[in-house]
Amino acid sequence: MPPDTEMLSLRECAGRLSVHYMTVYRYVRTGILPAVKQGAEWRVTAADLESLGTRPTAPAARGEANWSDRLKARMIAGDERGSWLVLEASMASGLAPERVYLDVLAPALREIGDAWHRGEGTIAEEHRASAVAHRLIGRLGTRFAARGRHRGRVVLGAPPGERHRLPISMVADMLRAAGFEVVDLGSDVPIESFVEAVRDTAPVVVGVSVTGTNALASAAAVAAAVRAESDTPILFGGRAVEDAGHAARLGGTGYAADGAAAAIWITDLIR
Ligand code: B12
Repeated sequence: MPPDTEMLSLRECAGRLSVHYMTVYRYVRTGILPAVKQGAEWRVTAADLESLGTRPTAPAARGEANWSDRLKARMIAGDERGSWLVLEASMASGLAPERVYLDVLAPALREIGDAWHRGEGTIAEEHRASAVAHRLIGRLGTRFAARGRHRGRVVLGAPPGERHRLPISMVADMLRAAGFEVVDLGSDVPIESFVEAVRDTAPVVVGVSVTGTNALASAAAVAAAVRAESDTPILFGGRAVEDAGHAARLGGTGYAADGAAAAIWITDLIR
């Protein structure tokens, strides 16, 4: 059988990805990783496993639009309790916490921002929804903690001038779930603080999050300063970074489309 049509069991996939069996099982059940059932066992092609780290994580479990629309309405209303109930219901229906971030909370936030951009929402609504999002992440974040020894440290932050913090919190949680220790520097981080964190904590990777195009130049300056200090690989991500080529032009080592893809990229790197 040619190598890319080779059929793998979920345990074999977990071994190749260096993640827990249940993580692969969740990837399959939530549609991130295509799989077919042979008898009682799920099987994945080597090609599908291979492409897992390079494409944005897959669409949507059923009902995604529905959860995200319901959440958006509660967030715009500033209804934290109602927003949390929507998230709880989505998890009760089988969505894993990382899918809640990727398929429910992130799309709701993006839609709220895009509505504001089209002149259909107010700045106050966007700010109120962002405040609710912070609280939701605070509650949901506890479900991402991995047990046991960590697999390496990741310094994560946004460059000077970049005030979008929510994406960093979500990526941090997804990396924690994958077993990494995250040094979360937050948003609008001075360049020297990135350098200091690299010097003091010896991370396996530095992650730089860029949401607004206005912060691309300072992101490149962060990469240059980190490179001058150490050989630590630099992973770029965020809405303003287009792809791996763009990340390379900014001085990065790599690019990942979201937190789940970032965990896979780092896992491959340290293997
Ligand atoms: C919430 C929000 C805010 C909040 C931020 C709150 C906070 N503390 O984070 C507030 C209200 C403060 C805000 C301010 C502004 N915002 Co704003 N904001 C948004 C909004 C609605 C949602 C962003 C978000 O959290 N998305 C959810 C996250 C999870 O999705 P994501 O960013 O795509 O992240 C995923 C991936 O990109 C990736 N990823 C992200 N980071 C990283 C890092 C690494 C290492 C990796 C591997 C991957 C990765 O993983 C994430 C999922 O796993 C967007 C709308 C939108 N369409 O995105 C506008 C948006 C980003 N904002 C925008 C603008 C213009 C602004 C302001 C300039 C507005 C103003 N005039 O003041 C300021 C800028 C502040 C600054 N200097 O940075 C524009 C940016 C346009 C552009 N081309 O630059 C957007 C797109 C709105 C729009 N449609 O115009 N904003």
